[in-house]
Amino acid sequence: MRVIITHIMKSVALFLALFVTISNAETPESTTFAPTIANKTRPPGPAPASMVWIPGGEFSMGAAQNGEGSHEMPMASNDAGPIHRVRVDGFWMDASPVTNGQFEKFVKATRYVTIAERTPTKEEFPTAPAENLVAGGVVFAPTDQEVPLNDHYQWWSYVKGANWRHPVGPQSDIKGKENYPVVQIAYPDAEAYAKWAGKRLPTEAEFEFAARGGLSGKTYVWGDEFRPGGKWMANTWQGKFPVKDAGEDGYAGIAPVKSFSPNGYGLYDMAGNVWEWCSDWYRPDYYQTLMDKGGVARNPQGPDSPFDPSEPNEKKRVHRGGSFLCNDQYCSRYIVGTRGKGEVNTGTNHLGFRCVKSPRSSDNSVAQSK
Ligand SMILES: [Ca+2]
Ligand SMILES: [Cu+2]
Repeated sequence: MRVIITHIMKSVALFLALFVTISNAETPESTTFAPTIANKTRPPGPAPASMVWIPGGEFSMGAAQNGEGSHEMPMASNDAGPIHRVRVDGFWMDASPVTNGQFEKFVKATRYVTIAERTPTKEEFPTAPAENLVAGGVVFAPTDQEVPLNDHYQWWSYVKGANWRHPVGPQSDIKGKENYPVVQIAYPDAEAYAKWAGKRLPTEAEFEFAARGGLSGKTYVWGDEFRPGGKWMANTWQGKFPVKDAGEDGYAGIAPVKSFSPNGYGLYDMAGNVWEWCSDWYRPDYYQTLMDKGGVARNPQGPDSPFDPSEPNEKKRVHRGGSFLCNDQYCSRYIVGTRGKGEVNTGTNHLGFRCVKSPRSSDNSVAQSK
C-alpha cells in the first residue's frame, strides 16, 4: 500500500510539475500578445472637429525586446515590458499632433507664454549651469563625423532663444509651417493648451491602444513590415546617425502632419515625426507593478510619482511615438509599444503633443488632477 501511495503521490507531483510548466508557457507573459478586443460601444455623438473616435477595449500593452512584435532594439531599455493586459474606455483623439497653426490660435486667445520663452530660475533647474539659465530649448544638431552613440550631449544642446516660434534657435521660424507639428513644448504648455481646448492629454495606455489601430502585437502601428511594398510609413531617420539624415522617406527633419498614411483608426503620425507627451509619470518598472497586481489593468493612469534611475533627480513624464530622429542604429522608438520619457519643463525640436477627449466632460480633468 505504502509503495502505491508513494507512487500515486509521485504521479501527482509529476502531474503538478507538468501542469505548472504548461500553464506557465501558455499564460500571457512578457513575450506574448493576446488579441485586441475593441469595445462595441458607439461614440455618444459626432466627433469634435479634427478628432476621431477610439473605441477603447482590452489589449496587450508593451514591447518585447527580442520576441514577437519587436525586433532587436539597440540601446533600448527594458522599460516596455512585461507585456500586460490593459482595458481603456473609449475616447476621441486628435487625428494628428497639434500644429503650429492650432497652437498659435491658443496663444492669441490666451497670451500664454511657453516655458521655453520664460527665463528659467535656479530653483527650477538646480543642476543647470548658470549660463544655461536663459530662455531657450533643447535642439538637435548633426555631428561632423561618426561618434559613439553613448553620449547624447554630442548631438543635443540647449539653444538660447529656441522656442515654438523658433524651433531650432532665433534664426529659425515657422513661416509657412502652419501645418507642421508644434515643437519646443514643455508638459505644462501641452496641458495648458489641452485645458483651453476642453480636452486633456492621453494616458500612455490610451496612446498605445490608439496607436495599435485595432491590430494586436504588431511591430509597427501599420503591421510587421517596416516598408510594406517599399512604401515609407512614417517620418524617421535614414543614413548614419547622428551625422546626416539622408531623408529617403521624403523628409530630412520634421514633416507636415498627415504626410504619411494614417493607422487603422485614422490617426496620423502615431509613429515618427515628433514625440508626443502622455499624462503618465515615467517609471521604468510601472508595467511590472501592474503585472504583479494581476488581472487586467483598467484605465491605468501611470505611477503616483516619477523615477528614472538614469537621472533620479528629474521629474519625467512619458513620451510616445518616436520622432524624425529615430533610427534602427540608435533607438527605434517608432516601434509601437516602446516608451520614451522627458523632464517635464524641457522642450525639444522633436517633441510635440496631441489631445484626447472623453465623452463625459468630468473625465477630461484626469491629467490636471494629478
Ligand atoms: Ca525622415
Ligand atoms: Cu528616437
